[in-house]
Amino acid sequence: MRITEARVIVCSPGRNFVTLKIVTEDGVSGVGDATLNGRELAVAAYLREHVVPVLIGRDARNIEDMWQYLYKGAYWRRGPVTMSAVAAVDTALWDILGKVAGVPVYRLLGGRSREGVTVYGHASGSTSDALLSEISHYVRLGYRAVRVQSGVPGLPSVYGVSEGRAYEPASAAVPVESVWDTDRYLDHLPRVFADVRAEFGPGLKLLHDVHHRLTPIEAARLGKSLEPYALTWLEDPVPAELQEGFRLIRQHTTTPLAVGEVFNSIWDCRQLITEQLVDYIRATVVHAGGITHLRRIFDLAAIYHVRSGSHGATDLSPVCMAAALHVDVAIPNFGLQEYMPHSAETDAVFPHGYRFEGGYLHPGEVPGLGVDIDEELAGSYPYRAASLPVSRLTDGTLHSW
Ligand code: EZ4
Ligand code: CO
Repeated sequence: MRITEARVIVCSPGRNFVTLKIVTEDGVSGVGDATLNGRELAVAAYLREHVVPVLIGRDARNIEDMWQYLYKGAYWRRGPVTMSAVAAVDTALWDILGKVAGVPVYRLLGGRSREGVTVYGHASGSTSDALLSEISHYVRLGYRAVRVQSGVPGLPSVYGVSEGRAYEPASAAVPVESVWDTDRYLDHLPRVFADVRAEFGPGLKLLHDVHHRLTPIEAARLGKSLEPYALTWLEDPVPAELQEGFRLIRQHTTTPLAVGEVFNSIWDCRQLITEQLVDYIRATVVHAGGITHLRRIFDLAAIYHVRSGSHGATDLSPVCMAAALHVDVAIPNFGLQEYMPHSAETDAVFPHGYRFEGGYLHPGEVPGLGVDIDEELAGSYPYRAASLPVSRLTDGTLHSW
């Protein structure tokens, strides 16, 4: 089953997406997400210049060999651009294999380990009232888990807080600059969670994303101060290049830790997993080398009591979401799946079979991934340059965003 064609499709139905479509000699096609927020064209060029030419003529059924060829064969391994490109090929090949076999991809991954994929929604508010009412909205929709992000008094804007609009941090072509103050944040956040727990009681799972803003000892203090509110996880408490930094956080708090949305390979999380320094690993299909490599990460995690918690923001396309759901429903150590619904424009460009029902997402029973791209419609939404913001401390020092 030779590959005869591969198309790289860049479109912007509300936000930018890069999609790879692979076609075989018998006319079966598969799709893979290659979107890297704010760096879309770098991945599109990597695919067009260095990957598509070597795909033509290869057997689409040898998924593992293709992965090794694109990873080891490139010499320059890893990194978000390379691994998003590898992921797109891998995802498209799983889609093709499922279609050829006539089964949804989760069957090829070992079948169903659960009835549905528990998801968490994003609630935010610049005031306590706004926040509580957004959380109520998710509870009414049946969500069992909610990520809680709050404005901080004295800061004009805070990541993750969208004021009623759909949250989309990549905006201007040149990055917007925001101001950050760790002291104000550390002082304010425990009050927010005190209000939320008092209002919703112990049943609702609560999560919070620190977005790489703290040092290990600051994160340890935050984790301790949030213990009374029993969070399900504290996400990205510190930048994770220094994996041993998590030891310090671990020594001080029982608040569970989640990390990994910017990870690209099993090596990025190896120490965090094998030393049991985190509780949830948030790597994704698109940014961590596709279904093949993500499964490898989650299998390593399983033997160290670490569960999955895949990133699922709107910059990961419906193709990535579909692929994630097949993995989520199949693996033994699934934890939670992030879910931010896409815009109506995006959903129309990417027709899909997955569906939300009572707090769960279901991958559906369509052979393959159950998602496609409407290329004609995609063509009516041309690429628009958009960058993620940068962050500075009040004295002007550049900080992690
Ligand atoms: O900032 O997806 O957990 N979710 C997040 C996201 C990320 C964006 C980056 O592209 O942290 O909102
Ligand atoms: Co995050």
